[in-house]
Amino acid sequence: MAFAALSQQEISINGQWMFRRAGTTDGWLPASVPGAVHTDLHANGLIGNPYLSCNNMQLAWIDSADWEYRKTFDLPLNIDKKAELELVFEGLDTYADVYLNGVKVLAANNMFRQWRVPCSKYLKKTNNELLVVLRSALRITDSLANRLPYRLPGGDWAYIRKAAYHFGWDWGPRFVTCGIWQPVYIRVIPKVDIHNLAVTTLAANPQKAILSVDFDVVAKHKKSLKLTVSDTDSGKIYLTTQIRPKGIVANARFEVENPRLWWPNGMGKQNLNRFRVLIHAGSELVYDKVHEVGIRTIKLVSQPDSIGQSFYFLVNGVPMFAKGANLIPPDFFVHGVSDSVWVKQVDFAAQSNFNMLRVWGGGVYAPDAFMEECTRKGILVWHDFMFACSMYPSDAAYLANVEAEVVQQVKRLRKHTSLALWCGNNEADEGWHNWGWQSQLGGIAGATDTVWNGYLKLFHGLLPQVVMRYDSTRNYWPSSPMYGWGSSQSITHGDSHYWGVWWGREPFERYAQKVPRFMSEYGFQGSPSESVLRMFNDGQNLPDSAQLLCHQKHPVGYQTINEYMDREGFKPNDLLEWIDYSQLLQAQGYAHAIEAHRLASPYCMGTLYWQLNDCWPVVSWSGIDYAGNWKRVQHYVQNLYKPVIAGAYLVDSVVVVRAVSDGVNPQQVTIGAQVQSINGDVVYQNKVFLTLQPNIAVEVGKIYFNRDIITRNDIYLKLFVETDNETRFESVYYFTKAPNRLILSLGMVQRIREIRSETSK
Ligand code: BMA
Repeated sequence: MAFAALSQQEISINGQWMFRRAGTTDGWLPASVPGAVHTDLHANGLIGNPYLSCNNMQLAWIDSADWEYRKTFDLPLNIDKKAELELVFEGLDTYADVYLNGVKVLAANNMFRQWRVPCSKYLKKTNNELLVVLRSALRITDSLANRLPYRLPGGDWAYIRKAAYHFGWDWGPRFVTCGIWQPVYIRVIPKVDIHNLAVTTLAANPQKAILSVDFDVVAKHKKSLKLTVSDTDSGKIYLTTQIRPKGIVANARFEVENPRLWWPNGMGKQNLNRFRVLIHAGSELVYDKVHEVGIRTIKLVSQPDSIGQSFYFLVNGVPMFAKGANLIPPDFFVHGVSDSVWVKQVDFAAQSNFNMLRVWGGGVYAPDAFMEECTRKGILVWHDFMFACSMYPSDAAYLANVEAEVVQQVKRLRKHTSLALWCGNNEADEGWHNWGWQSQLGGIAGATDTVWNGYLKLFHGLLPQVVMRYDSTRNYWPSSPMYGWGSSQSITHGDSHYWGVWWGREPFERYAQKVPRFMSEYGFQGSPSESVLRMFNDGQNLPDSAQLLCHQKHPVGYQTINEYMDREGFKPNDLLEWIDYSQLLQAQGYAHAIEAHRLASPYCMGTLYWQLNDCWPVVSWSGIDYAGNWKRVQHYVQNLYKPVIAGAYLVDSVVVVRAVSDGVNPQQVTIGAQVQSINGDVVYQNKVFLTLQPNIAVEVGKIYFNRDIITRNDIYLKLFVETDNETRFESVYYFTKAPNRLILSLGMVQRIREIRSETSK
C-alpha cells in the first residue's frame, strides 16, 4: 500500500534492510521494508508462521522488545548538488526514533501519519546510514496509561495512535507489532510544491455541475499560480485562472455543462471524467496530472422525522438503499499486502451487488488504490476515523497528534469519488452509555466528566471541524451506532449495530422485529472453507483441537455456533459436516436480516453486515475467508443484494410474500410462488404482475395453508422474480425445524421466518 506514487524526483529506500533486537550485540539480519518485525523474524526462520498452528499464542515476547532497522545507501550521481531534499516515511509503526548518519532527525509517534524531514544537510554522496529504532508500543502504552489516575474504559490501544486490532480482536490474533510499514524515500523538494490536489463535486444535476479544485502549496516565492483544467479526451478547457494561495491552501471552481453523472453500482453507470490539471508558476510547469473524477453529489440525510431520526444516503438527489458490509484490514500484516489484495475486496463487493463498504475504525485508513477501485466499481465508502471501542485521551499533545493525522488523511482521501461519509468512531458512544464504562470510573472524583468531556472534544469538536474545513462536501457522523442495541431508539434513530443475535443468543427471527433505520453492523460466525481450517487444524475434531481453539477469538464462539445449530436441528457428524452446517446457519442468519431490512424500506435504508473479509485464517463472521473462498453466506448475500427481491414470512399458517426494488426508476415485475414437495408434487403456484416503486417494499400477496402442509419436512416454497421475461432472483424456504436433507441441498435455501401477526410489518 502506498500513500503516494513515487515520481522521478524520489529516491526509494525500500527493499532490503537489516534488523536486530535493540540493545543487543546480535548479528544484523536481512529485513524487508515496507515490513513488520514479525514477518522479518519469520522470514529469517526465527519464529514459526504467526498464522499457523498455535504460534500466535507464543509470540508476545516480540511486543515488549525494541527493534532496530538499518540501511546504507548512496545518492544517485545525477542529483543536483543544490537540491533541497527531504526524507519521507509514508508510515512508521509506531514509536520510531530515526537517525540519519548518526543525527537524530525524527521521533515518530503515530502509525497513521506521513513523516517528512528536511535532510539535505545530513546527507553525503555515498555510504549514508539510516537507522530506525522502533520502541515497544506496549511498554509506551503502559507508561502513558500509568500517568492517569484511572484506566480509560475500552482498550489499551487508545493511548497510542496505532491500529487497534493489533491488540487482539474477536476475529484476530494479538501482535503488538512494529515496523517501517510504508515506503521510505528521499525526495527533491520542488520550488513550488503542490500536495493533496482534489477535484470534488460541489453541486450537480444533469444540466450543470460545479466542481472545486483544492490543493496545498508550499512555495519559496509568492508568485501567483496559473491553474488550468481541461478534459483529457476532448481537450476542452474548463478553467484557466490565476490564483493566490491563502497560506498554504488554494482553490478554484469550474463548471461542467451537461455532465454525465457517476452512480453507485446498480443505480447507473460509473461515468468518469478525466480532468487534466496543470499548474504554472510563471512560465514553469509545477503540476501536471490527470484526475479521474466521477461527478456526483452525496449526502447523508439524518434528520428528525415522524419515527425518530432518519439515516439514508442521497446520491445525485436520489435516495439509495445501502447494501454492503464492514471491511477489516485484508491482512493482519497489512504492510505485506500489495494494492491488489485491497482491490480484490472491492471486486468481491461489486460481484456481490454491493454499493457500499464501511472501513471500520479499528483498522487502518484505506489506501488510494482501494478507493480508486471503489470509484471504478461504484462502491461508496463509509470511512471511520481510526478509533474503536474505547474512550480516548484528550490532553493537548494527544489532540495535536490526532489533528495532524486526520488533516493528512482527510486531505489524502477527499479526492476519491467513492468517499461518502466520515464517521468519528466505532462503538465508543455505545460503550460509554451501555457497557458499564462509566461505573468503571465511578470511584474516582471527576473522572467520568473528564473522560466524557474529552470524548466530546475529540468526536464532536476536533474531527467534525477538520471535515468541515477540508472536506465540506462529506457529512460527518460522530459514532456508529447512534444508540446501543439494548435501547429502544436503536431501531428508530440513526444507524444501529444489532448484536442481540449472536452476542445476545436471540433467534434469527429477531432480526425481523429489530429493523432499524440503517443497520451498519450485525452478523453471525461461519466456518472458513475446509482448506483454511486445515491450515491450522491438526486433524482432530471440534471442540478438542487446540489449533481450532487458537483460531477462534470470540470467548464463546464455538458454543454459540453449536447452540444455534442445535436449535435448527442440524447435527453434524464430523468436521466436514460441521463446516457445512455452520456455513448454512450463517447464511440463513444473514438472509433473515437482509430480507428484513430490504423488505422494510423505506423505513430502513441500509444493511451492512459484519464483516466482509478476514485478516488471517480464522473462524469468524466474514463472508469470505482468508484464502478468498466465498462462504455459503456470500452467495446468499449476492442473491439478496440483487435489485429486485421477494421474501416470505410465515404468520400463523399464512405465508406473506413481500417484494422490493432498489432501482432508480419504477420497475415492472412478475413475482411467482410455488410450493412443492421433494417428489415434485406441486401443492400451490401463482404469479402476480406489479410495478414496484424504488425502495418502497410492498406486500405482494398471501398464501393460505392448512397446518398439515407447513409441518411437512419434505415441502418447500420457491419464490422467483422475473423482469423482461427473465428470472432474475430465486429463493427457497423450508417450513420445519429439521428439514429433509434433500431440501437442504437445494440452492439458497433457508428456513421461513415465522412471525406472530402483531410483529409482522
Ligand atoms: C462489532 C465490531 C467489532 C467486532 C464485532 C463482532 O461490533 O465493531 O468490534 O469484531 O462486533 O463482535
